[in-house]
Amino acid sequence: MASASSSSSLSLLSNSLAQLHTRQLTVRPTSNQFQCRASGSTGFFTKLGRLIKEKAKSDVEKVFSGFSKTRDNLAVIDELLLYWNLDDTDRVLDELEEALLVSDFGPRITIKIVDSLREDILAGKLKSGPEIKDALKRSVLKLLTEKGSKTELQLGFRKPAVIMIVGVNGGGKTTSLGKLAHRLKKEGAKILLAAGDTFRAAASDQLEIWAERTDCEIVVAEKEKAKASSVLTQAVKRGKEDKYDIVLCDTSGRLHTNYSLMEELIACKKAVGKVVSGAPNEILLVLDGTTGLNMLPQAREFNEVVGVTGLILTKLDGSARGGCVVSVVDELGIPVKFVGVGEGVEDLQPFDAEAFVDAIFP
Ligand SMILES: Nc1nc2c(ncn2[C@@H]2O[C@H](COP(=O)(O)OP(=O)(O)O)[C@@H](O)[C@H]2O)c(=O)[nH]1
Ligand SMILES: [Mg+2]
Repeated sequence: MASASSSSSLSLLSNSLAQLHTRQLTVRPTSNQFQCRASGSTGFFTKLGRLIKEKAKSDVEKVFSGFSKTRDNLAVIDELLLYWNLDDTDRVLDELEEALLVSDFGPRITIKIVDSLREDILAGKLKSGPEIKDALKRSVLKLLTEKGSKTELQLGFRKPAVIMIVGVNGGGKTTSLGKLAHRLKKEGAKILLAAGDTFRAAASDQLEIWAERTDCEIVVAEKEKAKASSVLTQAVKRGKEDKYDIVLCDTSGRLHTNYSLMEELIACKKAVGKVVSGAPNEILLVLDGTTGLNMLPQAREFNEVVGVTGLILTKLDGSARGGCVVSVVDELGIPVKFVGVGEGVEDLQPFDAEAFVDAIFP
């Protein structure tokens, strides 16, 4: 395993942990307010994932101020429950059902949630409005955590770790990749970008702008119409030789129905695996939050073809309705790892299920 850049605080952390097998460690990198407790010989990447998750808890307001639309739609629930009494149950549950549907929870989940509330109310387990609301929040949280529990990046133990970003055109892949580079770099990782979108001429220019903005190195195709898989191979090789921690690979946007582009994606996946065994460690599918439940067939197709390890839901600052986050996790069993809440460099936030539930049901 290659060692990390000596200037990176996380690399130092990783090295010292190798010597501290049993002791507890508290780390406070100067540039951040987070605190990480880790024990034993946990690896560099496990720690990185954890640090990012810790951070998620403190960024709640920023992440979810974007969900004002969902909050508004769901605010009706508070009013309904305020005056709830047993005789009123059917009407209240009908209205609750509607509020969930309007917020893109999707019919299957909505029925599941409402039916279980009805059962508990009739069994006398829920006796007041606040109790019903708590049960509602618990069931949404359960849906999110049961099936999509691994929200931390899983980066293995070989360096460089490789993350591939995939998804349809315009969903926000390149932007999310840039924001992710910024976040990981801020936590001390040495990042290399790979311009694997060789399909559109302007795509690598766009990634080069992100490379400048985040002060990261980038590998781009040497000639026009280069194969995406060769660009990624070249990048991961360089990542290995120059001891990068993580290589972030952009790919070209494709419709999930486009066969040849899907083939290219498979080729990319194989190519990076030949350079570093176990790579890519993560294949993150970018889904445009504003497409609501339409994202489901797309996600299924990508997952079948390349095996998606995590989701990035973008544009949640716009007209997106938060319920789709729950549907997508429930339908696919793939965790949401990050959410995009704007176009700026800071606008990609780690996903935290508990914070999410508190944000949409304040
Ligand atoms: N408001 C908002 N816009 C976003 C977000 N993520 C991406 N975008 C915008 O969506 C457009 C397409 O993004 P891009 O990264 O080029 O998509 P790609 O084709 O999948 O690589 C750009 O104008 C981005 O600025 C987000 O979280 N919020
Ligand atoms: Mg792109």
